[in-house]
Amino acid sequence: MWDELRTRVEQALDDYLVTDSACPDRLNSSLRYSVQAGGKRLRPLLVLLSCEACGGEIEAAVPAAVAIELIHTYSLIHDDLPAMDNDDLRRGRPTNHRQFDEATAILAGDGLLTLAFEILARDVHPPEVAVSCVLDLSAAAGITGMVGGQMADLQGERPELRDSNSDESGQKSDQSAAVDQLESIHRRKTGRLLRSALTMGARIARAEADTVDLMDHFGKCVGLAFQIADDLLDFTGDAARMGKAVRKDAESGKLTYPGLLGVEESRRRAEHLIEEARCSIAPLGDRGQQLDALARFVLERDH
Ligand code: GRG
Repeated sequence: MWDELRTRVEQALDDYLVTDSACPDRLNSSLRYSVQAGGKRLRPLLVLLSCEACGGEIEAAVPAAVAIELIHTYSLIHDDLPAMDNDDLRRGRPTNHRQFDEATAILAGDGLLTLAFEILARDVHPPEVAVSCVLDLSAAAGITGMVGGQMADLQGERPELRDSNSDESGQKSDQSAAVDQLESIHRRKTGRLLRSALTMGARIARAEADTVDLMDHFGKCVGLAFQIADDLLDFTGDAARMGKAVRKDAESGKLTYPGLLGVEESRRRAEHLIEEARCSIAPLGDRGQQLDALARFVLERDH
């Protein structure tokens, strides 16, 4: 399913990563290496399907679909670095810093982050929609979104990084407080970017504010369900199929949904969130069908 849209995304990613003599070959190879490693392209698909569900033209949303995948890829490159998660394998291949070196991997991430906003500012039309997408994606990726969530996640794992004036990032003893803490991390670390995929699609379709809000709610539910499913895959999944190490979270004592709530309750929560997401787009009628199917895919995926 969605093969045609995925092919369109791959082609656009390829077109945007043109070789320019001003960009050193090593940097160009490094960023291409990670972008073209073949992820699921979930975020670009959400941008395109949201735009279509809100009555817009898919083609108008392609630059935003590319931009969000570049941000996602940068976050994975940086997340894999020795100073962060220190991973050797991503999408079934050596991580960027393993294939190249740490300095190149940092710069490849920086380059992708910057290029994403260049693409949005230049290629989303009209300019006021481009500005609204730049604001949307920068807030989602930034210090109160993905970057802030990553910091809070690291603070949960490493006591030496915790804020002196707050216990917010400490590991909470009580189960419901720990679930709240986990949710607060994931809402920012992975959820905000997924929400932005949905809301940028709606903005490009020039949707009314209440439709943008509806997409935002759909994104919130799908984003959290995606994270629970990711924790479940880390707990029960197959490393070869996933293309990365599994059970790392559980073994490092990191807070996870199955670790806190058990596998059954985690699965039940994810199913409930997907139901809520599907109900929230019911007002779109048939136009929401593809998004509805994508929400179900989040639960069914095995990698
Ligand atoms: C370094 C600023 C900074 C942020 C990193 C998103 C993130 C923050 C780290 C990724 C860590 C991780 C494995 C989170 C779990 C959820 C997630 C984002 C999984 C990977 O996304 P997929 O499954 O990957 O969409 P593919 O490879 O299919 O694109």
